[in-house]
Amino acid sequence: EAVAEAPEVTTFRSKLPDIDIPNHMPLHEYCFARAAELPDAPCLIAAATGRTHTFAETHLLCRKAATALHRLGVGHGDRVMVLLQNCVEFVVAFFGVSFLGAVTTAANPFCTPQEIHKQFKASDAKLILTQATYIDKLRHEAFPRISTTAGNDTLTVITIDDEAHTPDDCLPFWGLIAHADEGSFPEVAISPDDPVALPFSSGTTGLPKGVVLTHKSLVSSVAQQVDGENPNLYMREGDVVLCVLPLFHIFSLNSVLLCAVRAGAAVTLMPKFEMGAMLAGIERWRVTVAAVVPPLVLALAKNPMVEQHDLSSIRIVLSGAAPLGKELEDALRARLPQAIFGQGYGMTEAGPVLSMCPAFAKEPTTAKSGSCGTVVRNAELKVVDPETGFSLGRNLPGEICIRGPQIMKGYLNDPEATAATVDVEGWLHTGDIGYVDDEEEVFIVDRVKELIKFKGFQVPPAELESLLIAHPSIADAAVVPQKDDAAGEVPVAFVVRAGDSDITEESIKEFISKQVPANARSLIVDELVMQQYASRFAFFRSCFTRGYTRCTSP
Ligand code: 4UV
Repeated sequence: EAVAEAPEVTTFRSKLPDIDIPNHMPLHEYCFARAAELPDAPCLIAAATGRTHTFAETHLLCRKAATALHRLGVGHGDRVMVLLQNCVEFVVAFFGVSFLGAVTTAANPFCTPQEIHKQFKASDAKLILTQATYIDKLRHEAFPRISTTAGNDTLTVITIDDEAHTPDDCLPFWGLIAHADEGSFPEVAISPDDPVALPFSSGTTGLPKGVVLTHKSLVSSVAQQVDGENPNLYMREGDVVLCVLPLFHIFSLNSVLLCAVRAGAAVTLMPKFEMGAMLAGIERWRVTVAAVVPPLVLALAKNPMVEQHDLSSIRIVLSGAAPLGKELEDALRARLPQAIFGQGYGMTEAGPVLSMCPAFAKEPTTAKSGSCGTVVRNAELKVVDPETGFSLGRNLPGEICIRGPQIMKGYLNDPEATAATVDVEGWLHTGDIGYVDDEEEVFIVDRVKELIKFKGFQVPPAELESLLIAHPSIADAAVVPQKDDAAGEVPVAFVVRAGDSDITEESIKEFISKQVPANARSLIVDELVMQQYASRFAFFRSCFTRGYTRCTSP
């Protein structure tokens, strides 16, 4: 009897040789391994105030934070929520939590109270570190009562403001640090498989889920970028890395913060993207490495303010988190001719980096325009036919899969979603369609998952759909991406009116805008479709994922 032969699997590897990755170490120990060598080198620069912390000071602050958090009862395995824009306190808390073997779950402070609460609840966070400006969000009825005395039905909140501006029911971060010595937390045994970061991502389908990233995942991912004799993303002592992308997103946390600290480079922390402040900061701090997203590439390439600033210190511009048009890439190259421009391709669940521009290496090789670089070392990448699952050879587009020590351990408390994303052989299925060319370069051409990238931020369609169908006048809804010059993609909703409702596009938009972060999402209710098309939402979706911006009646 004929037995079907298992088809051969084509795997793609880095052109760079594998390296030894010390992923038995806890993340903080790995990142600060060079702190003793570089005690006086700048580590964190608060761009707004100019306040600089050396490696020695930063390391000390992190250990004091560990002591302070330990006193508040944070221990091995506990989750701490950080609700902050980029700032020194974010970094100090992140590493302090790591020292304790605890886990940071960072959230976008511009999210609504309901969204923040969902993440708080799902992660079962023990306390929240935030700022007085966001405290009203935590006073929402969904949260337990805030109190400085810990209890089962109260919430402990630490705020980073000075003591005069600390709300009465909150604890002052700097006050806690001042009263903490650096050695008074227990030496905890941290296993490489212990979680250290818990970002939330909707992955390929559904609502946001906690992505369990362990010490081993993040050490591996950082090493794949900046370690070895010929690092793929060459950062070194003396480099100044721009940290304007939010640290609550994995791109900035990993490829900016963790990579820079590991490499002995300084991180310039900017609380948010504001063109004038960013350009002034780049000039003042002589930024050498800039991590950006496509809307920022657009600003750098086209905004006339750029002409008024000296950006000649920049030697690397790394774009990621969303597709970048070739025209924009060329425009940026023309504007910053001295800099090497390239892309990294990441996904929260992938630890996050799958591929990185080889022109960023210490011994660089060229990359083509539009490419997302080559697969990181110590990992395998394959491209599979989304229909059959069979692996495809070079130059053939299919779903990109990645395997290696850097990928997530799984989704928090969701074995089903985990199994749907990481298969039994350890391959993580990205939901991205791409191919690998003759020079090993990865090109992303499409996306088969339910995900909208608005300025690089995730907008899960399922989340907007559930908000829409909660409206009594809406019977059903489908949300799909539409290409947009400024934001990359914007969500478009197709809505079925309930019964004889005559709800309008305007009132739907207003209803939604109250429930989503104003700065991060926009919604176009493109047209209201009739009840009889409800069964055809899959069709609308497929139209959009194939790049049509308007579909005719099915
Ligand atoms: O889960 P997520 O929000 O994660 C990210 C992470 C991005 C990066 C990029 C470079 C880095 O060095 C790094 O550390 C992290 O965006 O969204 C994942 C999805 O975003 C799309 C793709 O659909 C992913 O599955 N995406 C990310 N990077 C690119 C991209 C890219 N360069 N080109 C096209 N799409």
